Amino acid sequence: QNNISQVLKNLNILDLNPAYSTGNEWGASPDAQILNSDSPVNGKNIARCKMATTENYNAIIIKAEEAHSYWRSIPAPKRGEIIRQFGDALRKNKEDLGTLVSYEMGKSLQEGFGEVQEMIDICDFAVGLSRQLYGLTMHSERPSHRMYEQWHPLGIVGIISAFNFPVAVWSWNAALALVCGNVCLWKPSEKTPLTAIACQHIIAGVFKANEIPEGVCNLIIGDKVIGELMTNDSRIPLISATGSTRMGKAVAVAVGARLGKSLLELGGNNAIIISEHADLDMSLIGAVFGAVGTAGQRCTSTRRLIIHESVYDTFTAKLVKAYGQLRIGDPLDQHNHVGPLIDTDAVAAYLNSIENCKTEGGNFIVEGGVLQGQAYTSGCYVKPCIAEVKNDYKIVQHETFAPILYLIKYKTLNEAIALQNGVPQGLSSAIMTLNLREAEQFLSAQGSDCGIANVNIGTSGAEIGGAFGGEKETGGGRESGSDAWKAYMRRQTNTINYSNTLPLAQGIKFDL
Ligand code: UN1
Repeated sequence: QNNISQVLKNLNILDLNPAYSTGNEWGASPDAQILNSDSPVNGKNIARCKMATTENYNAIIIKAEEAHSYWRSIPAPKRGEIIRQFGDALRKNKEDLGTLVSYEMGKSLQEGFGEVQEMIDICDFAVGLSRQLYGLTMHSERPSHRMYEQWHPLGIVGIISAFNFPVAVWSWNAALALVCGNVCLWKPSEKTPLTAIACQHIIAGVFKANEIPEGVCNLIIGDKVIGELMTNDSRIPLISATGSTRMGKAVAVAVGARLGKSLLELGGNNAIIISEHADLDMSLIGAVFGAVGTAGQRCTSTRRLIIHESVYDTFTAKLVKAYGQLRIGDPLDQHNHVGPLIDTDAVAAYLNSIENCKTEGGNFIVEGGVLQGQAYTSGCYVKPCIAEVKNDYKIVQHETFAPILYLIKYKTLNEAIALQNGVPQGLSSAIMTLNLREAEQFLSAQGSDCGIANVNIGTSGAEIGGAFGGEKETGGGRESGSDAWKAYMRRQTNTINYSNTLPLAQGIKFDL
């Protein structure tokens, strides 16, 4: 607890924090509602925040619009230099911020540090990008004409993030959006406001040192009301939202109705195919980390194992043994593998899914349940469990954000691929095989229908260098690496005539 007080102090977290920030200025209304942040680790209140009002929101948008006129005129490599300094500031704060992520969200300390590392990595990536942001040049059909395209910033980018990666997903969006010349407005999850406030203090320190005006990077603490103001606001050309499919559909409808752009990262229902040609020991690590890491609360968590009948018994025996060795408890204690779920609502959803699975005929080979006792007073610690199921059970088609792993047996690879694809979601997928034909078929157009498809790696833990996201109900958005930056810019095609005449395209004659 002493350690946590020091961490909060180092990160400038107060007992009662303001509702919004435009950079170095923070504020709240006198009649602001209060949001509590309680730790799932021990149920204790960490700190409180004020919540923003509609008036606060409108004032931020006006600041942000002003700031955009300034920020878009700064050369991209200079914007990159600011992000380079932000990456350095994150390196200095990695230990504290990673610890707060672990304490406020409940993931293991290692994963908390890993999350901050993802932030540092995306900053490095964005710095490189800031000297690229390439457009193409193309040949004109007309003589003495030149055609090319360039990429311009959009304006205000709205970022709505989830509790499970409370800081990294914001940074993927913000680092790219900022080097692209946008300004940002971040609404973090109500379940993890403090890690967001900590990040805002870190980036604001960099802005202050560089005399960047207010309004470039904004934070707003609020609930659904603020989320709806953002999605309906045509002053925000792009909304990037991470969360449930239900939330994403509401965002898509609101943003679509005003013909805005949305970038959606929604639910997954990720499977690993364990082939008869798999290295079973390697598969075991991928499957167990994928299913129980972050207590099954990643959008890339492994929800289903599709196992070849010839290795089914051997592999399930290994799984059951591994689950028996899992240490569940305080995530800040590095001996533990699995921490708590985010809150007691999540525990209720976990229990409900187990019940539904049993009703549909699921056979639990590792039983679940809520842990009780001194070490588990928050009521958020649950046992990772495993059930043998059919892929078409309603509960198996649904993403439960908890450590429940479903096992399905298969005979042929075609059948396994059909099972893997036979869910509404399409985020991450994997095959464990040492057989080249199988691996290539899985990656081909006849193979996985997901945004991420891996061979001999589990479904979670993607690197930032690739584009991250998925198909179908996962929402279709791509964030982070590759050319995901294009989502944060508008493309402009330019044709320049340096001849003495004005020839029309398509050979049209128009003489005056
Ligand atoms: C998420 O769960 O919202 O690939 C993001 C992974 C992490 C990111 C997960 N790098 O598991």
